[in-house]
Amino acid sequence: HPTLLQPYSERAKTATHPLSRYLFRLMDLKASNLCLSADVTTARELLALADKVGPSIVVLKTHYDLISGWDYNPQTGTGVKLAALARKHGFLIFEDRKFVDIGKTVQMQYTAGTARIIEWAHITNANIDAGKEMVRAMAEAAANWKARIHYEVKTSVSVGTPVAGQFEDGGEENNNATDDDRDADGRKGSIVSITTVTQSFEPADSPRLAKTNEHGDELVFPGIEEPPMDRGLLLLAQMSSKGCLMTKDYTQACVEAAREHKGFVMGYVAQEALNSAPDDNFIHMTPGCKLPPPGEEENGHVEGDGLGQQYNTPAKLINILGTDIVIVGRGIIQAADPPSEAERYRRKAWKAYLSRLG
Ligand code: 5BU
Repeated sequence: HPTLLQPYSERAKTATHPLSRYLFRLMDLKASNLCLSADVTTARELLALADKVGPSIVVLKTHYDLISGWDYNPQTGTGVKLAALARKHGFLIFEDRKFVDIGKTVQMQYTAGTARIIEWAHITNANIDAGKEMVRAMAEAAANWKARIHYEVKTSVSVGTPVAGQFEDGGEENNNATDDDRDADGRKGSIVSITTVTQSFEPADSPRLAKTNEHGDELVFPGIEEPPMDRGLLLLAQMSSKGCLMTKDYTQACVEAAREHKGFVMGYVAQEALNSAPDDNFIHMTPGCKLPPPGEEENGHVEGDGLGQQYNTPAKLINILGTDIVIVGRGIIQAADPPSEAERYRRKAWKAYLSRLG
């Protein structure tokens, strides 16, 4: 498929989802196709790890429900702190929630409840065993969220995480909101002044680049501004575990659902590339990735974890199986020095991508 031989910078131009376009550009800019699976046990460790490994990664994957001490406060909690680190380092947050239920229930689980995942996770994923209607339900929830965020940005009515952001039109301050604007619940808002952030991906040596963003966060990659105010879904098309019951038909149903919801589905969590129609440009993220210890053959066999997890090397996943982003958890977290191990994974995975391009 053409996307296998296309640089990420090219795919950034044709991807249909705004977050995919952003992510492909981020990958190109940071020379990284690495996602860290931040499966640590406490919120404190999670934030420290995200800050240390941030420069090497383009996606940080979470399982919020295995983190103790997760602070649910919508203004100051763990999600908000992660979002600030994501802005600082330039990565997207992916909550590996694997939603699976009827449409109405997943809408509620996605947007409300304790964790309010939609507020802080740019990306989440779904198992479509329950049928692809639930993808439409999640897309609808995301569209409503976006409309609400835009309303909140326009006015000072704040019902959730205060997210300063940009307007789709890239406009300046919003002058259309009036003191009489009310939200869906009849609450009255007043105008606040919002300056929008223009996404810029300038060369790192550009003199115009700011060192901080409008939140005062230090920008490690100053060319990166905030991601678009969108939410994206990955379909769980294939899993890495031994004896996985997902059939070819199931995987094919994921491909169909992705094509039907291009504005919301960014791509897949899969073990191989699934783009097949001429204009498919979905992104593939792949867990079950580990390198043999330094010094050993990088195409060598890597043992599973004894609990069903199976591993492939970045070279095999990216160069041979054609996926785009490798997801690494214990390979990095359990290393003596996670930041330098993350760099080793980043270099190997990027090298595999470059050799795929030929
Ligand atoms: P590991 O430590 O690199 O094995 O962690 C893998 C992570 O990816 C872990 O959070 C899993 O829940 C997650 N995962 C996976 O291993 N395999 C899959 O097919 C999917 C997710 Br989907």
